[in-house]
Amino acid sequence: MRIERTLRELYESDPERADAVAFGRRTGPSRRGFLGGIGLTAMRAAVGGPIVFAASMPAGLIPAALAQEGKRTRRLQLPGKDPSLILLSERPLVAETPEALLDDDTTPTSRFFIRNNGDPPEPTDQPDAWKITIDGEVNRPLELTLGELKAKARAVTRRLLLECAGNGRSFFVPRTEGEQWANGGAGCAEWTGARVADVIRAAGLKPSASFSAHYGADVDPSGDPTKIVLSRGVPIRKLMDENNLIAWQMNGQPLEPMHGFPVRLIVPGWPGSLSAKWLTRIWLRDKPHDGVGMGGTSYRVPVKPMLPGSAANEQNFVDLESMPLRAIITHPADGTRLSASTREIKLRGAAWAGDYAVRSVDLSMDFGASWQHATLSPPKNRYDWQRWMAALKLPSDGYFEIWSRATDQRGIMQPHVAGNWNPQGYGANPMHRIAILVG
Ligand SMILES: Nc1nc2c(c(=O)[nH]1)N[C@H]1C(S)=C(S)[C@@H](COP(=O)(O)O)O[C@H]1N2
Ligand SMILES: [Mo]
Repeated sequence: MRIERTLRELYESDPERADAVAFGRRTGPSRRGFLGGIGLTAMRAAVGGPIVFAASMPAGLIPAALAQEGKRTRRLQLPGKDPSLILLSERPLVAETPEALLDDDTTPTSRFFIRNNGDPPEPTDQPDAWKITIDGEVNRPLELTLGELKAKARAVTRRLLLECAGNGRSFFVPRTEGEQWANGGAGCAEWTGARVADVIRAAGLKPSASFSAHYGADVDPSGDPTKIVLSRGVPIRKLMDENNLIAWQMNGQPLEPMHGFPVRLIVPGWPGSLSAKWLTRIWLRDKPHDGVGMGGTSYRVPVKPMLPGSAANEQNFVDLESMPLRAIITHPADGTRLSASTREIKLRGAAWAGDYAVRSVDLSMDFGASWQHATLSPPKNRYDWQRWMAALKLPSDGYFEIWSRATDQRGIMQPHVAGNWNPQGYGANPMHRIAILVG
């Protein structure tokens, strides 16, 4: 116990020294030739067994078995929610889905992550009377009730991935502000609703409309009703994408209170913060939106790389649009122990790439020295995730790390570590790693 904590802490603060302790050497590009010292014994003890591919382990790498943050032990206790969801914040309520709970093709509502920035409104007992305003740069401003929308609009159902812009944030070094998500600030549910574009067309888009502004009915934890919790928007080309929905059902049921009951936006592929819950208004503007969560370094990433940990120059930031690509291993769970002599491991997972398609998912069990293609399923519809499967042959008992890495249709791959550090920690998408012990 003690040694795990010490090594993990050491890897977080000083990976080179942690290496030296674990592998019995000072620093250098490779561990080859340094194995077998007293340090390797410590490392073996810490990860639970011999590291089968230790020779190809990169210097300074925190072993996956030690990488899990000690603080991620609080669980969400909420009726209707899986008790294994990780509680990241109580108020506002934020809960992450452990990767292994994203093993269903369609994420059940009980396992879907929650990201609130304020306090949700009291659930209404008259959902069909809920009002949604479409105004601003339109020919005929609309005030629709949800009942009217359901009656008038052509409802569609799509499986769409929703992902928090901060997903992966905990992988940044140094640590950034914000909720410390691993890879589970994402979920893929079936959403039913009206196409945003159909509703906007009914209001008549003026040529002057260039940007949207989204509003919800949640309230600031201070209780001040004039304080807006979050109000973000997108350029019109994205707003009018046929995959955006004004949704009133999730997985065939009315929305749950925490997911925006009675109605929300779903803007897939871009930061989840655009998908306003408890939707009250879409305002069409003739210039970029300046609401809460726009500008500065909020939901924005540097176009010129910055020195990690340094002060930001906001001039160098642009809105994060398409989310980065990611492949996760959903089975087996990180830390799984298999019986001695197990020689094959079956893996499953999911991959997605914001506005893009995933071309391939590859797996490595030797710290990236060699890779094997997974079998990748096509998406059900655009902005669905893609499920993958693979089987790896294990050469012996011992400690393994399995890494998954996606490549998108443009040939872009996930990096080994979180890149393009930024003060609020957006866009971290290093490869997913799980620790497996055989025997
Ligand atoms: N009104 C409102 N909508 C919101 C939020 C919020 O705080 N208030 N959070 C946003 C963020 S940051 C994310 S990632 C998604 C999360 O949706 P979920 O809680 O249904 O998973 O909702 C978005 N919609
Ligand atoms: Mo988010």
